[in-house]
Amino acid sequence: MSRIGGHRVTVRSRGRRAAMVGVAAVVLGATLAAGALAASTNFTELATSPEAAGDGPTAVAVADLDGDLDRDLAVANTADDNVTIHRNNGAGNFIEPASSPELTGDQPTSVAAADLDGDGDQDLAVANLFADNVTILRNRGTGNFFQPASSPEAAGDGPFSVTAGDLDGDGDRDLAITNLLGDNVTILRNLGSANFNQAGSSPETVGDGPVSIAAADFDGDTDLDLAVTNQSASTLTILRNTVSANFNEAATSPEVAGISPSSVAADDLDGDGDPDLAVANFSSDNVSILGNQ
Ligand SMILES: [Ca+2]
Ligand SMILES: [Ca+2]
Ligand SMILES: [Ca+2]
Ligand SMILES: [Ca+2]
Repeated sequence: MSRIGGHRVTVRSRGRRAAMVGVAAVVLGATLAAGALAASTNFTELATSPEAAGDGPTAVAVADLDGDLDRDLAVANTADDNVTIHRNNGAGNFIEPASSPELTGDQPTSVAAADLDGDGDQDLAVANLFADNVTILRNRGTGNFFQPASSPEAAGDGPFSVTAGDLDGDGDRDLAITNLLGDNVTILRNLGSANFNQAGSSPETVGDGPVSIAAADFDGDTDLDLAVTNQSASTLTILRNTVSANFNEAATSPEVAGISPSSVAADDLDGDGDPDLAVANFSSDNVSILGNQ
């Protein structure tokens, strides 16, 4: 057994570091948005909470999955090798559709929601830790999903976290995946219909034990760059986007945060217009705030 994402999960014998990794998620955008709108900072559990998930839920993505304008949930169940879909009834109570759970690969640890096939609805990309690949789930528009023929897409050794963004600037959403055991990041360029090719310089080398990744334009040249927490090295690697989703490590990288940084979120924290970083440090029990200079 191990603890990933704060839950005890069964980790089948393979990972050297995989069994030791702990993740404390930082969800910055959601926190800031809630703070701006809420009348108070008191929370009450809603009527149907907790919602059922599968065995060993480790990651959750929030997006309108059924197209009715409210925000639904996709939960990666690490020990069950699937994703639970929760449709929102509009009041924060959730219903699992008959097609849920959706199958993934071995040991899904991360899920990202984005319109990967360009048809207007939110699809899912799921990093499978022990399968060394990423499952692509295309949305039929109502929160039911299917895998395209090209899924799963190959990643590196021990894919642990996935994020979606237009990394090559051609208008569709690409994927960046941290490979926990490979100490690198796989860059998958979208061919436009949720089929992917690895970028020319992929995989990009990072530090020891990359577990979390955030995309933002850190250097102000309009393309998306990447920040990666290397939990075993206790560093952050900053990758600058050069052209067509090929990356170079920034001159000042790696950056140092606390001990065993496990999660990173990017947003403008000091109000000067550029994205800064908030980093959850698993072993030093604190959060580092790194201002973008
Ligand atoms: Ca919805
Ligand atoms: Ca879609
Ligand atoms: Ca793209
Ligand atoms: Ca940039």
